[in-house]
Amino acid sequence: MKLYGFWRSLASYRVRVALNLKGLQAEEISIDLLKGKQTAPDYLAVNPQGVVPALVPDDGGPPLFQSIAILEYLDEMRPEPPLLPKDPRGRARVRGLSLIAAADGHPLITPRVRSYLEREMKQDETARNRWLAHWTIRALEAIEGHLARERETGRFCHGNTPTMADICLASQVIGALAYFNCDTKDVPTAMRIYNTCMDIEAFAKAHPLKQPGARPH
Ligand SMILES: N[C@@H](CCC(=O)N[C@@H](CS)C(=O)NCC(=O)O)C(=O)O
Repeated sequence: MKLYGFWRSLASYRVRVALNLKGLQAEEISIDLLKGKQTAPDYLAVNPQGVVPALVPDDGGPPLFQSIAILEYLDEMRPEPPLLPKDPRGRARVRGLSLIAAADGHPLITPRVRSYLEREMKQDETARNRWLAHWTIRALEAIEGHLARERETGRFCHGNTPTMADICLASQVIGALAYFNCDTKDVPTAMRIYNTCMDIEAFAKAHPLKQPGARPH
């Protein structure tokens, strides 16, 4: 398989962790988002949305897109270890937690939104940084609201084994800690689970700052 990704990308991180958990290999092809390579014609031929990740399985078909859809594909093709619980209610909860990060929080901090804020809305760096930190922590607080009070929460977001929700939570916390300097004191359950995830090699070795070409800032 081939994974089109970028070291800094939180959505690529999600796919990297899932591949690691499943024991699957993919050759990662870097699309440099800092140089705008996601909108180059050769990449738009891979993913017309101009975003990473895109996963090209070995089946000769077109690339798969959207990290959550890719995670579910990997889970269906390689069911062990499962990324979703067996019961419909549990699956709904894990998908819901995942989507708070991947569908509500993360889109607001992507390069295309940041550059629109800068170029079209004329927001300076301080204002843009406030925006990034604000929406990142708001998503984590929303997840915390569930994790802290629901009895399904265990060592991980849902029970005692990692699921898709933990992958999405970890991506959101990485944004908070590594990129946007968020104060995470009000999301203790999320942080406890994040730290548990990071003790697992599949999560730790996928970290953006451990990828080739990563530049801490
Ligand atoms: N919802 C998509 C998000 C994809 C996305 O926005 N990826 C970012 C990197 S994490 C990207 O490629 N952004 C390019 C841009 O905003 O120009 C997913 O989960 O796959």
